[in-house]
Amino acid sequence: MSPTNRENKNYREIQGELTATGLRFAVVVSRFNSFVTERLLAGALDALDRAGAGQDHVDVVRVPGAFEIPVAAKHLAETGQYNAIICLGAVIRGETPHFEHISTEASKGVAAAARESGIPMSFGVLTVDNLEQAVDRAGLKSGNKGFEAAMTAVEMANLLKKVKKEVASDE
Ligand code: INI
Repeated sequence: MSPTNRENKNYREIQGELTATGLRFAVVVSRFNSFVTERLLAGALDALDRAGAGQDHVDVVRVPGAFEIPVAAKHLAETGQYNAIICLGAVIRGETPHFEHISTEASKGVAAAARESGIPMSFGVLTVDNLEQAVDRAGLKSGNKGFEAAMTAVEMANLLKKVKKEVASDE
């Protein structure tokens, strides 16, 4: 497409809005490092509430650790009940010699579950060096990654709904 066309907007632009009304979400949250993950969960629920998701459209699903997030997220996606799934956890390097394994499995596992199910999944699993960094990203100095992950899920759920409505109805 030429620059001129871009300026004149001869193309259709589709992006998701940050509106959750009528959409259903699951939040998968791990109990490991719950001091941090409960704050991520509070941030995610705040975001969903602000975006207009009704509490009866949100399910919170708890798993033991970040390693268990992908399989729970995949099963939830396969129910067909959710527009998006928010994955929350905290893997802290200083606390485990198998940090790399857990964080890699969590990130690759969530990505694979989303790809295979076609249901958007946002990755709000902190992978950090120490507790201080984790707390900073869970509502202290560096925002709340749970809030961000929920907003990403809202945008993606909204986008896919629009794609279905606007593009799938094309001749
Ligand atoms: N799980 C986490 O979510 N974060 C961690 O930092 C962590 N550490 O440190 O080990 C952790 N381990 C548990 C893991 O996720 C599984 O629950 C466990 O290995 C059983 O499968």
